[in-house]
Amino acid sequence: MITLYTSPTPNGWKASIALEELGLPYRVHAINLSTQEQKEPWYLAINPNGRIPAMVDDEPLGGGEPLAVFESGAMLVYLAEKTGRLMPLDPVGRSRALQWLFFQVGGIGPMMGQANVFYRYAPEKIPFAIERYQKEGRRLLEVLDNRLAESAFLAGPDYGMADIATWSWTHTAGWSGISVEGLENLRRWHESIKDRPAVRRGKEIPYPVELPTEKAAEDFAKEARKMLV
Ligand SMILES: N[C@@H](CCC(=O)N[C@@H](CS)C(=O)NCC(=O)O)C(=O)O
Repeated sequence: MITLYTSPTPNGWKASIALEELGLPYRVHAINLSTQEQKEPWYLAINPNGRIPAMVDDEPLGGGEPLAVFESGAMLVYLAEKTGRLMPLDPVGRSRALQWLFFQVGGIGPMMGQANVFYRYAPEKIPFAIERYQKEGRRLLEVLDNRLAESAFLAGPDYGMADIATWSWTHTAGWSGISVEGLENLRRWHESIKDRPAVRRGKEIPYPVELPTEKAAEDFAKEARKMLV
């Protein structure tokens, strides 16, 4: 059995959507980010970075003691290796999948995350920072759009971990204030993923949240601001 420690955020959805797609049995432990549960010693023993998601696999690949896995990208690779699914097995296909997965982990996630921080959560609005991260976020989405002009999915013809990782973030582009206007390949890809049953289920883990309307945004941001210590 796998225990997933998570919250309803893009990095959290990456893990829950992957587990749902693979049909692996797992239990969910919801982490309360606004009370800083992710910084409590018991959780730091699982994820030394004090962030979500993380998981513990009681029956790790290769046997042995329960294994704690942190960093959402590493979790997706671990799950793909455990099951032999959602990532090509041939070296060229695997390399392509890892390139796009790392592109999400090192680019899309951090840049859009910072766009959220400066556009939505920062108590002081700093135009330079807002513009810097929104512009970089848009540039990265254009890179995805170009890739998706030549390929059905990010790693190639088949849906896989790189798509799961990236979709969880493109889903919240509006919240980051980043326009997807004119990115028709990205839109086609996004739409083709959003109604997958496993995606719908994974996005409801640990509980369903709706992205707030602009009117409710300030209340939502006030709550989210508690994460910024
Ligand atoms: N590189 C990490 C980033 C994880 C991350 O930033 N998670 C956010 C939620 S999306 C979090 O836990 N924030 C709470 C905090 O910063 O304390 C990963 O991909 O797992």
